[in-house]
Amino acid sequence: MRPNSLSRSLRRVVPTTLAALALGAAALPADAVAAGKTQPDLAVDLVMTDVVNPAEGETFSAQIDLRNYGNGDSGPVKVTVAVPAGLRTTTPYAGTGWTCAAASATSYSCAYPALLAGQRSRLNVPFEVAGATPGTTVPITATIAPDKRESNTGNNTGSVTVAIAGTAVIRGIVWHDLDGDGQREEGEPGIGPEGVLRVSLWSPQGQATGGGSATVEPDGTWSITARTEQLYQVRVEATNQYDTTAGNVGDDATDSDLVTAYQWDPTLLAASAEFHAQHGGEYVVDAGLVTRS
Ligand SMILES: [Ca+2]
Ligand SMILES: [Ca+2]
Ligand SMILES: [Ca+2]
Repeated sequence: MRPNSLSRSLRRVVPTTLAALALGAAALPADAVAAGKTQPDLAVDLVMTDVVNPAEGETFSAQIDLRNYGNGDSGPVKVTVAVPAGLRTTTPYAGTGWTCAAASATSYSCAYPALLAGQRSRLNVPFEVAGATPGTTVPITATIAPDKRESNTGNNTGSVTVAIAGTAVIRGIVWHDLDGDGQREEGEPGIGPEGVLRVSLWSPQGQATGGGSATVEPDGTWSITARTEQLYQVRVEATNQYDTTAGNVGDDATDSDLVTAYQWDPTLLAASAEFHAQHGGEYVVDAGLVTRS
């Protein structure tokens, strides 16, 4: 991996209703109920998004898990979800039992009838990326407005930051390391499409959207403009007359950045280390191949 000036290196409650009391009594020791110590404790348990790196104009969803950690019925649950600059509200679909409305351009107001002691529920709210700067992160924050006095109010807010995708150039050369020293020297030729079948980007993150593939040029060079704010691994497929040379040996500007070979027949499949591609970056991943013995 050879970073240039633009690149980033690879190396690196009291219940108020009889109903609530009755519900609490089922789950509690008799003394606790006798003392009337049932309180809800609503919490924002988890906030995540269904896409890790949404891009301008795309719609994605935030999944907000809420749970009542207390020993009493919560009463009506109200949750405000703040929409930051760069995102905008769109038609909400919420989730089972939930009702949500875009209270303004900058927040959703959501409601759920009640969570019993120990009960959880997931709320889904959609966002559209509108005017966010590629490569930046934007926060999504969910805040509970409790209906009843809670035993703990410190857990009523939760948030997640979402990275906005941009583009980066990922490129390299596949060459024949004739002397097998792991370095590309004068006189060692590039390997074109006769030997290199495909160069592709593989993402280890299931919730990331991006990738791409390239056919190498006759001189062994290739380039892919790819979506960013996600992890990639460069995968090279070549004919089985080749094997990989040793990776990361000597000068990074002229070494091979393939670190794993995981198939030799019917074709050679090899891969670079994983790296995080960021907006505006340029990542050079070279591949040295030797004649298979
Ligand atoms: Ca709470
Ligand atoms: Ca060499
Ligand atoms: Ca290297």
